[in-house]
Amino acid sequence: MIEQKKVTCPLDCFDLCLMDVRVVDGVVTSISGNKDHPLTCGVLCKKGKDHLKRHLDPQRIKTPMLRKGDQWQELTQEDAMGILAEKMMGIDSRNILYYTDSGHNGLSKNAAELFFQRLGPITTHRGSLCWNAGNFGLEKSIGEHAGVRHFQIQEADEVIFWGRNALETNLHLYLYVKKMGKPFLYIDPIATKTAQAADEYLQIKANSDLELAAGVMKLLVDGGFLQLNPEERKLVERISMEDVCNSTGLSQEQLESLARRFRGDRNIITFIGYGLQRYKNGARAVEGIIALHFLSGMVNKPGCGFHFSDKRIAKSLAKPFAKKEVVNETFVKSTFGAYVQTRKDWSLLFVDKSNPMVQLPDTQEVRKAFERFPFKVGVDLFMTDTMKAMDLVFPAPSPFECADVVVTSMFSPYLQYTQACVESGEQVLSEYELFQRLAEMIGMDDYPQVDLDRYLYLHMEPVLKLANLSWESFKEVGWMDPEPEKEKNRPLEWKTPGVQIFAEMTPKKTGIQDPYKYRLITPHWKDSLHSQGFKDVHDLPKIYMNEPGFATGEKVIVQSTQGALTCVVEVDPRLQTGLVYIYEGYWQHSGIVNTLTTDAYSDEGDQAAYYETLVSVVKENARRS
Ligand SMILES: Nc1nc2c(c(=O)[nH]1)N[C@H]1C(S)=C(S)[C@@H](COP(=O)(O)OP(=O)(O)OC[C@H]3O[C@@H](n4cnc5c(=O)[nH]c(N)nc54)[C@H](O)[C@@H]3O)O[C@H]1N2
Ligand SMILES: Nc1nc2c(c(=O)[nH]1)N[C@H]1C(S)=C(S)[C@@H](COP(=O)(O)OP(=O)(O)OC[C@H]3O[C@@H](n4cnc5c(=O)[nH]c(N)nc54)[C@H](O)[C@@H]3O)O[C@H]1N2
Ligand code: SF4
Ligand SMILES: [Mo]
Repeated sequence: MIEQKKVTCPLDCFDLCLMDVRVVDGVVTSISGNKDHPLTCGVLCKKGKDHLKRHLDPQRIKTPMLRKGDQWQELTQEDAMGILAEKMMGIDSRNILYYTDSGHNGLSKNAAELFFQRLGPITTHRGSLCWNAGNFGLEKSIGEHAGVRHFQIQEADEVIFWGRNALETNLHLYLYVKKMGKPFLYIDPIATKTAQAADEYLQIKANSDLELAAGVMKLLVDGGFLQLNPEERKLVERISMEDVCNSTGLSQEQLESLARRFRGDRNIITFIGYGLQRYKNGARAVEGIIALHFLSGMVNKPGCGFHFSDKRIAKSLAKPFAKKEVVNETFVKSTFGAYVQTRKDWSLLFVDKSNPMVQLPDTQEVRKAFERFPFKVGVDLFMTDTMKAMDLVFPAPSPFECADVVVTSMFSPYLQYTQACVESGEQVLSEYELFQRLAEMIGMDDYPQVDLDRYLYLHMEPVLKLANLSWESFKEVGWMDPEPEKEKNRPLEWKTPGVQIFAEMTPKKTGIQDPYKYRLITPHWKDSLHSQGFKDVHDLPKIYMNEPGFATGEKVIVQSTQGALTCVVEVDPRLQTGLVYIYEGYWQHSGIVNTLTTDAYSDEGDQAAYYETLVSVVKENARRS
């Protein structure tokens, strides 16, 4: 029997691609992009195409497994759940730490959250490894998480990708800009593929975006394009263009070129990236860019505006089973390693949808922290470095094995569906079922015991009603645009009017001190969603640099105050000196890059400030001799 199904790519990506899945006699045989989707238009990136390989991968975890010394014992679901239930009975729930992230963007994957809301209070993280500084800046600026929608690009004259590496991380935004025939300018310290495709590229120094926005604003004031009150003028007069050029590394001409875009005679839309907020002052960088748009009137007009994130779609869903929040014990996510070691009372670590051993900063502390837990439980498709450190591991279903509603607040404004295509293995339970059974086992009587289809429907009910669409037709088509027209064009309100944010520029340290004289940026690799695409990569991590005396292929030791990592040099001739980069996501079998990164976090928003990391680089043979 041949069946044609629709599945949404569940990865933590901006785009939410809709895939066509061919199923022959209960086996997925091929996948391709769904051509009718208005944004993703039939194009899947390498990561999306890899879903089939991962689904069929013989290394997938197929049964629950219990650690026995250095061996793993296969268990039935029943036995594994029994062990977990026993571990959770009769303990203080605050001694359970729940760690999670966005390994799958489906609503059904919130099962653990529903469960711990009812079991709690527990201990869990606050803030984010991802976007929280920017979200803080956004919320402070406009009181909500909202931005322009992609279709407004049609009316723009030009697009700015301000640290948004669209070609490599947000492919369908890039393709949309190209399809609309709009030129774009790109701002990034690294000459990424987006930089190489850009009409104009500003190679800014790391962590100087607030200064850049300030400089542009000053040029607008000086040129008479922006009227300020006398007090504000005074503040702007104090900004020195020489300082701005020094801290951004850009010339006066380059600054003028950017300023020309904000004079008001062109429509500009700016997409702000997440790399530029992985610093202590990440929130203020985003706030400064937003301020520049409001001051210059580059908002609330067709073809004008900015985008960082947008939670309006997610918020339009019902929350039928949310309990009144219990007050959990929390810690800043990036400080997991240090925080865990301050307590001795731990009973249980529960990890799902994430790979903290690889993705959290300061790996050595994370490893030590793991050892503090007498029992550790994880759910994943593969034996990641995190799962290898667990005592009990449950298999997760692949994206083709479980129905879901998928939503993101990163970019795509659509609500999407995933049809279950094939059965999962006999001993593989979806998280949805796993937690229902577990709740039953421990006698948690307020846990939602409704079937999955009903659970998903109840979330969608208000938006379906509003759009006058039936649940069945949504499931059939696979996507819907839930946003009413008036919401799409609702003007954003500036809550912090004025130029005050530019008074908050922190003076930069002059000259990084020896021996850690290079700033390390660890961006996201085109072909992997974080660590997921690195499973079968066994090479040493590549360190990209452009420093005299270092040649491609040389082995080096990269060292920070956190730890050391052996890497191989790849000369990037377009890189500025003083800056090096290594893609995040390499597994232990290659070398985890977060061995080097600091667990510092942003002053506002509790965002991991990975890019505050400084390193030294020494040739391996130089160190030996
Ligand atoms: N292929 C791929 N796509 C992904 C992901 C992935 O892992 N792989 N991850 C997804 C997720 S979870 C996220 S959060 C997004 C991230 O999406 P992006 O924000 O596009 O990606 P990043 O790699 O985090 O950072 C983007 C760029 O910021 C630059 N940058 C660093 N410091 C500065 C600075 O001070 N100023 C400026 N202007 N730029 C700076 C980096 O050099 C980098 O090229 O991507 C999503 N998409
Ligand atoms: N150095 C450095 N580190 C970074 C970043 C950086 O820029 N630099 N970026 C940070 C950012 S932006 C983010 S968002 C985080 C991401 O951090 P993580 O979300 O921890 O990263 P992933 O490697 O994507 O891990 C997701 C895991 O979920 C699993 N998974 C997939 N589907 C399912 C499912 O259905 N159920 C379950 N239970 N598991 C599933 C995958 O197999 C994978 O192991 O990393 C952060 N780490
Ligand atoms: S990772 Fe992003 S671009 Fe790639 S297939 Fe999935 S949603 Fe599409
Ligand atoms: Mo992220």
